[in-house]
Amino acid sequence: MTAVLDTASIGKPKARARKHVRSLTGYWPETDSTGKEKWPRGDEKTWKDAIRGVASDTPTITKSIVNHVQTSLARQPHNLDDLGAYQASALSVRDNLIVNWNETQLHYTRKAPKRAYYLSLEFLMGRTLDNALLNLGLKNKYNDSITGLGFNLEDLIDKERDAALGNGGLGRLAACYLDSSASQELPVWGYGLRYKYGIFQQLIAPDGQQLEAPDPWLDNQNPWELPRLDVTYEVRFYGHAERTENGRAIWSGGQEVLAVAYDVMIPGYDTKNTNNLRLWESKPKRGFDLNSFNAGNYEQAVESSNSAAAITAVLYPNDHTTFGKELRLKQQYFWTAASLADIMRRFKNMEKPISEFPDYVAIQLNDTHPTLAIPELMRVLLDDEELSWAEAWQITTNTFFFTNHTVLPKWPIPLMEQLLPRHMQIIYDIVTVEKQFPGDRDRLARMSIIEEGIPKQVRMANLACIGSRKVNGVAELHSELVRTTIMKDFVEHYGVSKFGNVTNGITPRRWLDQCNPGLSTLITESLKIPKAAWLKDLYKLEGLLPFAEKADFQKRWAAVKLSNKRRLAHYVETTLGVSVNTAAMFDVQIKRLHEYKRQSLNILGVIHRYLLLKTLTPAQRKKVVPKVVFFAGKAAPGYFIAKLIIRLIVNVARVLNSDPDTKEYLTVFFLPDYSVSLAEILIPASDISQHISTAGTEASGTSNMKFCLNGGLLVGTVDGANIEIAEEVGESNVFFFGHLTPAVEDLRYQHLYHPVPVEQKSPALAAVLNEVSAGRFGDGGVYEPLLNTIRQHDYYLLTDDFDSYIRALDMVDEAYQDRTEWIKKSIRTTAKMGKFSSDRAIQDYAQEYWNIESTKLENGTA
Ligand code: NBG
Repeated sequence: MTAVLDTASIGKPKARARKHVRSLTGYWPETDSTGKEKWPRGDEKTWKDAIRGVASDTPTITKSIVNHVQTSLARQPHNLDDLGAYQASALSVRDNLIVNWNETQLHYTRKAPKRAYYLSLEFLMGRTLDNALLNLGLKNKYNDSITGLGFNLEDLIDKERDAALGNGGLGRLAACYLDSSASQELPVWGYGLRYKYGIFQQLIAPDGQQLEAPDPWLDNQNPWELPRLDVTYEVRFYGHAERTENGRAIWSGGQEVLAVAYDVMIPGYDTKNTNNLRLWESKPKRGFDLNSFNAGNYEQAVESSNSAAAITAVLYPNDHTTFGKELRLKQQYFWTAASLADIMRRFKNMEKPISEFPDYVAIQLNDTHPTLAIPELMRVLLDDEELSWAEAWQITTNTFFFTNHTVLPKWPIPLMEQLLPRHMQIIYDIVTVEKQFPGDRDRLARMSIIEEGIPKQVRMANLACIGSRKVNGVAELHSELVRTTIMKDFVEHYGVSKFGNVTNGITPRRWLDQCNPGLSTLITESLKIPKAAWLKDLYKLEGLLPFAEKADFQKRWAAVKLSNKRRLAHYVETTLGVSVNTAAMFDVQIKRLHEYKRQSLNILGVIHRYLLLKTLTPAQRKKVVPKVVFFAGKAAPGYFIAKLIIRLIVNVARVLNSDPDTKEYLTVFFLPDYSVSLAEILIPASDISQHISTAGTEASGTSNMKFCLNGGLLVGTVDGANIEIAEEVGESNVFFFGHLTPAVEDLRYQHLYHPVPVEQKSPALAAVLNEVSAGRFGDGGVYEPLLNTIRQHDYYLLTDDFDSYIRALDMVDEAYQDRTEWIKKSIRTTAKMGKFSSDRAIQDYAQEYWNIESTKLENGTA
């Protein structure tokens, strides 16, 4: 990437480098001498008669849809297809959201409460139309209108492309948290990037290989965003930072790009409250470099504008990305700088002293990606606000909160020094000024933000920890591991109270009411309370416990499951062209492809089952529980082993699904292009789902919660949130197996220094590996690198856990044969999932971390 020198700025350093192009957002009406708000212009009544509210009756809704068909789309009844009808309906719903959004934002501005900001590089939103209709309580009305216009609402919902601005759990968690914040009327905004291309589209080649194509989610326009071309900030990269006095500096030169805001409305459930997700798009500061253009160099002139646009062009896949990529670091700084400038402007509109910043602003750092916000706030406070180091540090360390979701990425220092010279100075100053850690050299080295070596690295997790008021993990076990391993030295220094736990949660609106309407209706009818009552207080599901014993309820429960299985079967038939046995047990594993998640263990277990089936007589086979195994998930494009696992699954599926001896009893499907919308079809249909990471590696997991909420049982390791799920639903309702976390390190050591051949450790697994090598599922040579990871160091402990895994699956079969008992387990599981609502998680953050309160709009619900 070439730095474009802004010649105009040379020799003319600006103290306030970033300025907001002034707009009229964030203001409220003037008041007269009695304190009453003045009507700004024109005749108040004329205005008020014309201002619309939320369209909530069928004729008004129909009018609004038809109006969008005619005007926004310039179409007519005779040339309107499903896509057009979806767009018109979406625009009509969006109008309603904007009405609520405007009121909410004005309300926040007036009330001036403390606000929280959720900085996340990923927001995996999925589709919006269905969710918005349910949250507004207008789904039935829209259904009537759309039916009246000759369309089918469910077909229109299917036309929407997912907003897939995330990789997996971390991004979906951010989306669930926005839903819960809005639903609880909490003043929370999200800040992220508006990637032109979200997570890649996954295609599967005939030989089973994953292929990647760009995700064209913006091709048909996105009705759910509001471009705010008037809300822009300048963001600088490169250049030089000249120290002045009192720890300050002037950063100038280099490249400047523009951040442009796009607002996404986040409607709360059963309330008018509508929050905001602000996504930044990068743009060149000028159309192009005029100097180069005048000098006849058109290509160079365009290059600088391309390089600016490239910043938000694409979402990075998160595994095996070579960290140290300049563009990724640019994304992180671009986003944190624009977000902080915006937050600062909003704070300044309140005209409070800067020392009160942390009384009005809490910023949650979602993993280490936004850590640069810490030195950036320091830079603004030191260089622009001219505070002392002590004042600036006091404000900063009371503003930020840091959630750890995984192990720690680092940035090579030479790149940081070039791209962000001023921030590197501040980081060194934090190291020297704030490093009061006593203790030996080793400990100091471990705690330092700078890791010595060639090249030196910035440890973002250490910086995030030192610069934040509190740090949390995402499940009990994970938070304990954070305290006792990665952050051990910091716990000793700061005291344990800085290190908390907030167990992840999911929104029951999307993950039950929306994706499983049959179950939602059954629950509401049985509990005899309004749907909103249990959807807003999920502990109320406990009221289902007595129903577990009632034969009639069990029947209805089973009927819902069957219809969800049929829906999934229909999806498979239409996408893959094969039929699915809905009488079989549905066993599902869906998540990012990764060695630690051990989809490999699952597929090897499937092969084992297949080999066993082959040895049985037809009469014996009839006694076996028929099973359909579903996989879905994307592998990072550069993650070779993960891609090989996909290839193996696809080829195992090919062989098994066409074997006349066994296909009645065992089939396998790899469903391509996993997404939020696909999860919404798979989860309600599962009888059992797999969460089988090596103990101590899955921070939490959130799909485990989604399956259990929908009455699917869980087979899993003693890892992440599985443990807390078992605590809630009772160990008799989950199928646990495998070694425990404390044993893992020692087992890995044994693998390296005292290896035992697989044949001895697990003859069953050895037999499976040999079949793969021998070419039973296509050229065995292809899979050698994958098999070697197991036969050799076996870092993820497949050889240690395989036998107990198979035993656990046998127990699943046994339990499934007693259908009544199984249904009871399923009901009890759903009933005990109250803890895992994201409403609870957001309450934890709001009270224990951010210290913010609900600010309810007068005249309550939509
Ligand atoms: C993921 C963990 C999951 C966890 C989610 C949400 C990343 C980097 N981490 O176990 O792997 O459930 O975060 O906390 O995606």
